[in-house]
Amino acid sequence: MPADTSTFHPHSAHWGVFSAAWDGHTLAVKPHPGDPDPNPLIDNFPDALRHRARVTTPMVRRGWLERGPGPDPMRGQDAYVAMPWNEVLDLLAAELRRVKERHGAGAVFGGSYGWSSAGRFHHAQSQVHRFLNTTLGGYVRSVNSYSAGASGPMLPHILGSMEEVARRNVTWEQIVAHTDVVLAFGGMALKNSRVASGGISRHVERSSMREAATRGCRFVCISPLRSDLPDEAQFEWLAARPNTDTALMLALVHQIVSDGAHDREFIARCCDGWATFEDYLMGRSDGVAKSCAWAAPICDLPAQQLVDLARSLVGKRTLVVVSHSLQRADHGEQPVWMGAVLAAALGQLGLPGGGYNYALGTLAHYGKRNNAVPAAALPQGSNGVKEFIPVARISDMLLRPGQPFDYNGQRRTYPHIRLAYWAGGNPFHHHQDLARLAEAFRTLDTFVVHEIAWTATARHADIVLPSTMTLEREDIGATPTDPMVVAMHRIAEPYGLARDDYDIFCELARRLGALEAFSEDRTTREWLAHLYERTRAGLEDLGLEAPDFETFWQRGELMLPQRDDDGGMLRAFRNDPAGAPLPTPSGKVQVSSPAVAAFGYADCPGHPAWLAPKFAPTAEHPLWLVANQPHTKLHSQLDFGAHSQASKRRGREVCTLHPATAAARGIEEGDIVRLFNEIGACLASAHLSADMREDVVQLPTGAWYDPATDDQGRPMCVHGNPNVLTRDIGTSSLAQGCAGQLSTVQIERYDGALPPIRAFEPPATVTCAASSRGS
Ligand SMILES: Nc1nc2c(c(=O)[nH]1)N[C@H]1C(S)=C(S)[C@@H](COP(=O)(O)OP(=O)(O)OC[C@H]3O[C@@H](n4cnc5c(=O)[nH]c(N)nc54)[C@H](O)[C@@H]3O)O[C@H]1N2
Ligand SMILES: Nc1nc2c(c(=O)[nH]1)N[C@H]1C(S)=C(S)[C@@H](COP(=O)(O)OP(=O)(O)OC[C@H]3O[C@@H](n4cnc5c(=O)[nH]c(N)nc54)[C@H](O)[C@@H]3O)O[C@H]1N2
Ligand SMILES: [Mo]
Repeated sequence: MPADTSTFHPHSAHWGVFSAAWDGHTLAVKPHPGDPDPNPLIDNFPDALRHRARVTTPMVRRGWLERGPGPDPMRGQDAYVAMPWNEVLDLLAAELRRVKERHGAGAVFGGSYGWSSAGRFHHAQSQVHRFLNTTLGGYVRSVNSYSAGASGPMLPHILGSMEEVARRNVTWEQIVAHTDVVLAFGGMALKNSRVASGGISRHVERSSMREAATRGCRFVCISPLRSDLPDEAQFEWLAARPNTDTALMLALVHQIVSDGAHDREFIARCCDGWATFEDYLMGRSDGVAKSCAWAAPICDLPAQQLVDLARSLVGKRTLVVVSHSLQRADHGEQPVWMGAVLAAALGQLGLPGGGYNYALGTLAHYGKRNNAVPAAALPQGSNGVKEFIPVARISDMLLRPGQPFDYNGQRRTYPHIRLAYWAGGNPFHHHQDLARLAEAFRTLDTFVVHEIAWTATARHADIVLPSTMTLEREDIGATPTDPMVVAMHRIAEPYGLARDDYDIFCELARRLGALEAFSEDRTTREWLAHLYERTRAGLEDLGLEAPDFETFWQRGELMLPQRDDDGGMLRAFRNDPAGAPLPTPSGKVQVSSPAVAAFGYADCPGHPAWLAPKFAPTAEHPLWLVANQPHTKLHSQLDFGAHSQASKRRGREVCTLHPATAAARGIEEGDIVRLFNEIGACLASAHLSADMREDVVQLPTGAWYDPATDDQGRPMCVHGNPNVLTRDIGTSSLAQGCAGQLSTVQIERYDGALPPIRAFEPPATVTCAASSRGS
């Protein structure tokens, strides 16, 4: 504990650097004084620390205890038995040993996807991976992310790694100074760019957009929701139909090429495969010219508006931005590719403030300079198991062991998983078709979850271990795109019997005879000092002041020098295509790709193409569901906190729809509504807004799954989790990314009795310690 509990101590979260004071009853938080635009998400902390939703003691599911490991339809509906730490750790160590001996480490899924907390040592996903590597010899892993499931594998085929294209490219400073036009596909919503994995000390996006717009930079927001750009950008809004951005971009390029205004010199010098693409664009290969007249009815925009937009870009310093959301949808690879081709056709790639910056504005990592010295990160050890899945194929893997799947030119097989180990993520937040996900988890022998609170994921687990939340332990907050390293002081004692994930893993590793390999004989403090050393040494190498760990810890923060990457890989390539080739097969921009063509995927051909979405509105489900990121929290984290709760109405998440859409269904502001489609249903409170398309209803992610069954027997969430309505399909055979951003639904007023919200009530517990545990 800090010596003086009435004073503020530094801490950090993915949504900002702050300080906090705890007197044993009340937690006070205040943003870092240097942050010009603090994120109000820190207000979720005060109520959360001692909330009844916290897990306070180790718990074992009754059915697992009574019948032993094995598939069980009771997962998700069972009661729990509290168990002392020593007993539960003995049980779990024995079960890990059993699975390893009988089935091998390849039967353990440690994908454990999730954001957990900002501290780099206690980063739960890193901890669980290190634990499984050092104690079991490995685990089946997952590749890519829910954020960038399609662009992660796709961008290396086109330009280079996502890191290079998103993080070391155009900065906000360049936009303020140079950009004439920002074409923001999916917008650049401030709610999103106010978050960065590992923390953020200064939120500069709002002021950057204001300064650029004041200088005369024109922002164009292509999005179903007007709110995807802030007023400070003084923007034009093109409310294109969802999942049609590729058609829109094709039409812009078609117009530019038809006008002879494409940058032939740049294309010849820096691009590969233009001719194949141009044959498709002009309709020479398929008989369909991708003109503005062609795209207009697809995108639901006037053809003339597209023509005018295309012509207005020529000769301007134009920046094409494609948000993560566009590729979290069916055929999500295509807008990622086509955005690069649009910027190439304009000859803008690699210019200051111009070209293509995938994902700029979706997170605070992008548009920033990078640190000149490395930040702390926990080494994860080496994984002896080679099997993996694209991260969003979790249900498919569990439900179809031994079945083949396609991924990025490979034909692979789903492994047979017996035990899944999760720490720091919430699949009942992040995955699609939650009823199917629940089925998938029921196939396991054993499901282990470390959680700070009783999420739906914890409620589906067999063994639930209470972990401390970030405020209850020491850590280092850092990320390569923010200059501030934060000494995250412990603010409060652990709640109940909660332990740090690290301490839990040490105890298990000891039981498995691998404590030294896992812990390297270090206490948490020693690990922090050890991880900090890289940063200190980096400073020393640059001849800068390099405070030792104790000094850093006392000061509470440290500012790192940053590099000016000056446009990064794309600038270097533009300036010298032969000397600084791109890491693509041709060393150039792959406008079309023989490598991708050779995969032979109909759903991801060898050049960017318009492919109609597999699911589009029908008479039965006539509306697009936009299931985007929430304003009032990060994902599902601290949904029980005051800031998140204040945005709910009658305890439900709020969905937004157009007044005309509402009127046609007799829905008024504040009504409880039921959204449904063929896979599920959920309740929400209706908010009406004219600043959106009429064929769209927006329901953010993040409300904790609170399952019930509707009057037609379908799975329903009474709280408003949109993932009961999203389809569990991969973006394409190439990336197999998450496609959860969009779905199709119908919506109606809900006049039935309102079911209570139970998501934040701990599950039933029984005291019987079952002596009859199955063998
Ligand atoms: N429909 C739809 N679905 C989506 C998206 C979408 O746009 N639409 N977006 C997707 C995206 S981009 C993402 S990144 C994912 C996010 O999905 P997740 O990253 O899984 O979501 P979080 O809510 O951040 O989950 C983190 C969990 O870790 C727990 N936790 C916090 N600190 C600790 C700790 O110290 N130890 C342990 N053991 N646990 C801790 C939290 O309580 C929380 O339950 O969701 C995806 N899902
Ligand atoms: N407050 C807050 N900020 C966050 C997060 C959070 O949970 N809360 N999550 C963080 C994470 S992990 C990530 S990966 C990023 C995610 O960044 P994004 O995925 O870009 O964020 P979203 O809010 O899901 O989507 C942005 C907007 O895209 C629009 N959109 C949806 N479909 C289409 C389409 O087909 N075409 C076009 N043109 N627009 C479309 C929607 O109107 C939506 O508001 O956000 C990060 N920032
Ligand atoms: Mo994400």
